[in-house]
Amino acid sequence: MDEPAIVTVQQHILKEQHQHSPTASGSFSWLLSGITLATKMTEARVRRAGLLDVIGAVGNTNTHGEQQQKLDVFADRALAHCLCLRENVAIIASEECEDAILFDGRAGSGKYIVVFDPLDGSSNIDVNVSVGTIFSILEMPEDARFSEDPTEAVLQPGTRQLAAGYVVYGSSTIMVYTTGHGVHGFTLDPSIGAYVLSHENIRMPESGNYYSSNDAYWETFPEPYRDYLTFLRKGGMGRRYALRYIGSLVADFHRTLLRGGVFLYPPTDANPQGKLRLLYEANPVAFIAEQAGGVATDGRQRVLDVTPTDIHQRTPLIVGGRSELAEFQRFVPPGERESNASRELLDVGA
Ligand code: AHM
Ligand code: MG
Repeated sequence: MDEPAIVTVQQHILKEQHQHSPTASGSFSWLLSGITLATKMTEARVRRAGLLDVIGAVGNTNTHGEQQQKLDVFADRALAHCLCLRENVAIIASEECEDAILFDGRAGSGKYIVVFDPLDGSSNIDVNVSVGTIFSILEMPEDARFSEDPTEAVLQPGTRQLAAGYVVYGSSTIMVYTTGHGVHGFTLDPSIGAYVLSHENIRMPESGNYYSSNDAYWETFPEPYRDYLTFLRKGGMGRRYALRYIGSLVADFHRTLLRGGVFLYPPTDANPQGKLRLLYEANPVAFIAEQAGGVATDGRQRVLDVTPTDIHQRTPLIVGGRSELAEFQRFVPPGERESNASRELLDVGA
């Protein structure tokens, strides 16, 4: 019997480029292949986590004061290595490293900036819970070509992302990405070592059955957030919600993308600015959510409109289906300046 036809992530990106930018040189797909290679290296380690000496902490803390896990370090190095080999990448910035890195001699020639969370949810590794890699690709700004300081170049709002994606190392390994033309998912086929198209043109359901937030922090959420969650719990949306919270953003977001509902990481006493990082986590997730028909806000404005001032800036994140987010904005109204844009985004009484 003939093998069924498959579409790999590489073929898919080339086809997309051909469709949407026929003059493109193929350099973007070369860059993306660096990311897929690094994630395959990480996935091989994750899959053998109990067998290799890769579980546990390395004994250092990262730039956020969190314990670095051995796999955090491995995943970070794998991405840095694979992206350094892509000569079109000028700058990388990682959640694990204090400063952005400008690759030698690339300020004038490199076209792209890649920012990433190499291993999201890494506190879950030791107990076999899903973890992932999140990435976002930006264009190298013209004026940064003459600067030796890469930080400024990285501080771009999420609307400027050329592409974003993530990989979940879960019950299977799946890569989801967007270049602004819909959201597509590719499952890693271990028998051929390739990401194969499995979820074409993903749409986030308008509404779902799950809400997702760390309930242990309930007392420290701002009151309007608690009121909103109480409203969901009491069936205010006309259905009974169930709680799902994995504690790995990639996994919680992936479920929200496919099944709908809402994920919230509000401001808390411990993290008044929110815990998640704008550049490495919230922006890529927000870009994917919007491309799939969902909505992402920081409680005041559209996540993608925030201009970062620090590469490790944290943000609250509320992301999910249009119905849940429209209701959220009733409880937590956006800032005055933002309300028109939000209404437009949500299509509610604009
Ligand atoms: P990290 O593992 O990259 O440091 O990411 C932070 C993680 C997110 O994946 C997840 O959503 C969140 O922290 C969970 O935090 P908490 O344990 O406070 O609920
Ligand atoms: Mg993370």
